[in-house]
Amino acid sequence: MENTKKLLIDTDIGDAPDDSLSLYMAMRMGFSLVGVTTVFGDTKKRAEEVKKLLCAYGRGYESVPVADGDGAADLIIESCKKYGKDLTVVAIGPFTNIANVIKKDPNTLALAAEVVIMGGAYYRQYADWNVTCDPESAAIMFDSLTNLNCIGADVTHLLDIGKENADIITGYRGDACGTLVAKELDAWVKQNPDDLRVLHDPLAVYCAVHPDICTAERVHVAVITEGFGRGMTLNADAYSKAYMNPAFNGRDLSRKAKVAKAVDARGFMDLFMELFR
Ligand SMILES: [Ca+2]
Repeated sequence: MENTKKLLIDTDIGDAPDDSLSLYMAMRMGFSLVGVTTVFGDTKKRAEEVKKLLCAYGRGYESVPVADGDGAADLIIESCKKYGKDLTVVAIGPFTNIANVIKKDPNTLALAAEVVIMGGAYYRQYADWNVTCDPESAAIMFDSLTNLNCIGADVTHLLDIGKENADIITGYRGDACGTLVAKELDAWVKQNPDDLRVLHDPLAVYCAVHPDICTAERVHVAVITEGFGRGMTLNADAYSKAYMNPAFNGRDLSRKAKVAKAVDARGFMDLFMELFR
């Protein structure tokens, strides 16, 4: 673990392969991991998946604390208090744990440098999975945090690895952890041959340490929790000026979220593929 920026990753590992890919990337790139928490559905099973990867990679990562269920919010709170501005929380699953932290202690996440999320879409109409799974929690997060950095579908959808790169990764047998991740991707590719956009979460984790890979701006974001738009994230500044929108009456308009607008897709993909060559 070489990097001084400390990361706590909140993950829904076990469904799409991008959570595993991002954990593996973080370890291979020597990112400093101080905790991993699991969210959504069977969080115990997800925690087992995390431990399997941490142990397979080793090199100190096997002792990173892992928490699921109610323990997840507690580990996030504890880490914010312990590491303060050295900590970046990276949420790459639905935002239930993040909202639970805010409900338990509304000021804790402000202690951390940033909360980087994979989720939302800010420049087109799209209901992203992580927001859609629990829009109420996403709304609590957007309505509470001032240090939110959002890597949305606008940029992650540009990261299609393509068949050639998929073949390189699925054939990788360089180390035990990479082999597990390669096999997981292989199973995914067999079931979803037409969806090779598997770098959503890796980009968010990478951005937590190297923000320059994306260009971003700060905008007012509201989460739509009702009706046809449920699960969508509204970039209120693109839609109209927030101060002109009556729905923003009474809201603290200084609270904006940083949202990624563009990504050096080629640059990121090259860096990522280096891990498997
Ligand atoms: Ca995920």
